[in-house]
Amino acid sequence: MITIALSKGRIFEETLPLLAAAGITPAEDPEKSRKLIIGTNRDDVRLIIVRATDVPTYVEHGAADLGVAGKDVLLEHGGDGLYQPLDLDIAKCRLMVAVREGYDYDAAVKQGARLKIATKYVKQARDHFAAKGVHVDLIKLYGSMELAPLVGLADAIVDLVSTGGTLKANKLVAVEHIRDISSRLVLNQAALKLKRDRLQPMLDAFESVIGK
Ligand code: PRT
Ligand code: MG
Repeated sequence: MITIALSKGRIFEETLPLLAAAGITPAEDPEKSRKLIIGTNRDDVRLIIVRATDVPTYVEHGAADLGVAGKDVLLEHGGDGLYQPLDLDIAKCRLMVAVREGYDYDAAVKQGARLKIATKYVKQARDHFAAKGVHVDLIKLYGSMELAPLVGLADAIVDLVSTGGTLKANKLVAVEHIRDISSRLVLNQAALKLKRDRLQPMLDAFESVIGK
């Protein structure tokens, strides 16, 4: 059996064409089903539906042979023991610093003020501000980061932006681009050795679709 770990939503949706290229069709739609293990048209392939941040954990421990995870998630997780052969070029967005409209971020940085930063991406935020030589107090959040500057929890947030609609709706502006983000294929290293005969054709099929 080959087990593929995916999260619901954009990653599942954008992985479907890649699975199709490998001849894999899910038997059910995870948005409509409450099942966490979903069969496919192939007897030897199944999908497991997990939180986006949990994909690396399932693959690292071999509970899934492969999975799809955002670069944001992989950088926070550390990616230890994972083989990351392919950038799938899906679920694209940007990791950015954002502040309330009218907040003078550049002046605060120039003055050497200690900034309060709310984020789910503590590791990447710490590295970013350390590289700039800016002192920060990091406040870990699990979602709705956009709220933090509006209610005085933080001076700035580090969050993902795709259309920019969420920032705009909350009167925030992006002031710094940290990195471009896309999702990568991650594989369990032992699984790749033991199941290479079945995994390699899948990787080749995925690769043939990327960039088309
Ligand atoms: O949503 P949930 O809490 O269940 O989990 P999750 O947010 O970890 O998962 P999901 O499915 O939302 O995101 C999975 C992956 O998609 C992330 O790890 C990213 O690599 C990638 N991705 C791409 C995004 C976005 N674009 C994105 N826009 N992940 C989140 N967002 C959020 C962002 O955090 C912000 O709140 O969407 C909002 C901004 O979107 P715009 O379009 O208004 O700019
Ligand atoms: Mg989300």
